[in-house]
Amino acid sequence: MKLVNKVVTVVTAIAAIAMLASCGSTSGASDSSSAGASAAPAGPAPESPSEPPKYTFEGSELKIELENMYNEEFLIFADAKASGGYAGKLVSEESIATAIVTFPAGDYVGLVMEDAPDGNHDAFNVFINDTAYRTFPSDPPIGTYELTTRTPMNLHFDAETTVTVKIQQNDPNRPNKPGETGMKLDYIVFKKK
Ligand SMILES: [Ca+2]
Repeated sequence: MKLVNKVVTVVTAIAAIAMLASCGSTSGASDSSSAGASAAPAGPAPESPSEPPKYTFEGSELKIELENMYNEEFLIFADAKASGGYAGKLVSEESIATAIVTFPAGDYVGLVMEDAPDGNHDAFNVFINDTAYRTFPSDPPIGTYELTTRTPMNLHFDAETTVTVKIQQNDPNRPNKPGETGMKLDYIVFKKK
């Protein structure tokens, strides 16, 4: 009987240790994730570069952070959920974000990582030179960052081509299809098809 009690005690002790260990590892995981978040850039939001930054597409994809694009009237803010620790909120029809990208000949798809508050604050335009791509996320938006896979920009270049990529609310040529405001944009990504 005493031996059984001892075994039960030992088993209980092992269970307690296992529980502590699992608690420890859980809090360890959350510690490391919060450490990851705090490792994101802290302090004031990055200022817009003085002119559109230039990128060259290499490898299988090119990711351009919204906060690193030349931007006006975008509210750049720290966001632990966003790539690079920052995103930009499109606040008005004056909001623009631009970059210059050189693509080798080939086929590409372009997507934006977007967090839209609701279906009335989610649509905007991406211009590749003069061609506008009306862009929006799920309908209704899922409530956090998602790629705009419903509205992929399909690009084809016969030869190496340098284009201006410009994000803004409206396409002046489609006044009946206005863009909206209030959504957070994290980055734009181009992938080789
Ligand atoms: Ca970002």
